[in-house]
Amino acid sequence: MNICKNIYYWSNLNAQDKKQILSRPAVTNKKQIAKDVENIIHTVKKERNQALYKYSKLFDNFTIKDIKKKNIDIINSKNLVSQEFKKAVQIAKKNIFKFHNLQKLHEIDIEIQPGIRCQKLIRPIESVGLYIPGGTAPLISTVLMLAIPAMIAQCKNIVLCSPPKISNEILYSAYSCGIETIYEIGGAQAIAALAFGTESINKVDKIFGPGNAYVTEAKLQVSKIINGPSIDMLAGPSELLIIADETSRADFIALDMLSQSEHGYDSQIILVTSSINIAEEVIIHIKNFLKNSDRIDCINSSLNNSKIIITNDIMECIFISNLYAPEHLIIQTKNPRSLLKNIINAGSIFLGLWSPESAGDYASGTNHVLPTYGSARSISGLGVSDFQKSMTVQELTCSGLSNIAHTIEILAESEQLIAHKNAVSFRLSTIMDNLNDV
Ligand code: HSO
Ligand code: ZN
Repeated sequence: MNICKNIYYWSNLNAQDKKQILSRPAVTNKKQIAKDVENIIHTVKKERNQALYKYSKLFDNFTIKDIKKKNIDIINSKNLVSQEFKKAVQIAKKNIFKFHNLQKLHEIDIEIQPGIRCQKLIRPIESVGLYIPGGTAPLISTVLMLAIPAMIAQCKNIVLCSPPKISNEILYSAYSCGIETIYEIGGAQAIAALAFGTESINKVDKIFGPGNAYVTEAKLQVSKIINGPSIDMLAGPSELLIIADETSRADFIALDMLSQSEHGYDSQIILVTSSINIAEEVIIHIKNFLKNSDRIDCINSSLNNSKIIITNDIMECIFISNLYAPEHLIIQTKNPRSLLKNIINAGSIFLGLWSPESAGDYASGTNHVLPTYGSARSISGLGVSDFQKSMTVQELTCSGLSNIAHTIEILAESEQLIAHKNAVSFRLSTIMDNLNDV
């Protein structure tokens, strides 16, 4: 565990060092991944189900019998998970539903000026595909985070893809959110199948959910296809920035750092604190807790990517945090809520001693699909609006058009688009003719 080496005093660093310290671990092998994914997408488009059978055997060592999970297996999952698990899902679901149900986009209907009515109509995205990663930590909670907003938005076709073998916990979580279509297929091939459709899979309008580098690259590539699906966001390695002062609990911080670092080999944590004492205590606690940790290699690798930055004061911590734009931001200071007004860039914020990241990961009610890689500077975490879209409407009366006609004509003329101008002028002249006829 090399985090002790990665301690920096912000004011001692030059501009170059500061940039370097706040940089994310680079994706290795990017070119090769892009090439492999391109090939997979091309093959799935051409060979459809056959390609899915082939890749499932090749990558997951799994012989697919049915790409689509049988309804009976989905329903039966409720008998194959523990009572305790079911209860936990129900409680988490209730909180996530409650918070997300308030997020629906609202329609607008306004008379902009007499005779000109403008509307914004909201519609659900019709078909959405939810990708749930498998691997050593099958993200059961991600089923809830994707399915609940999709249900609230009232998307008509909601399908879920996850690599084999899909656990009963994932099946039950999907079932309890009302998802009836589950495909047992993962990786870039699943994304390609959702994008183009196969004999067994209907293509979707938008693809959601996190995944490994191949899944992420596949989402990127299919989102560039003309008339192809759109995507929620590109998920990079998970990241956490913690702001702490001398009132923080170093043991709590150490545990939050460990929970973040077990996500993947490339997870990143940055502790920014005005207190060198807290920094030193955190390191001692991490060393102690590490003795009883699972996933030790993963944690060690993530801790190696991680940094501790010592600042002169809390405002400097906030400055650094805004610069880094973390996916998760924990603020454990004397009066954390008072700092909210200064936070500009973060995916989700956890305030105070009693708000570990795990709460938001599973059950507080907020969504855990969040912007990584600094994209929190311009995009938000997942919400109901990501499953909705809007259409605008305008309706002008005869006098409404007359009132705005001159403005349109002048602007059209200034763009030298005379046919645009004529579409208005001609109508105006018919109005005049009618008036003269009276
Ligand atoms: N921290 C992850 C979500 C998660 N954690 C799921 C545990 N399970 C990204 O926000
Ligand atoms: Zn997590």
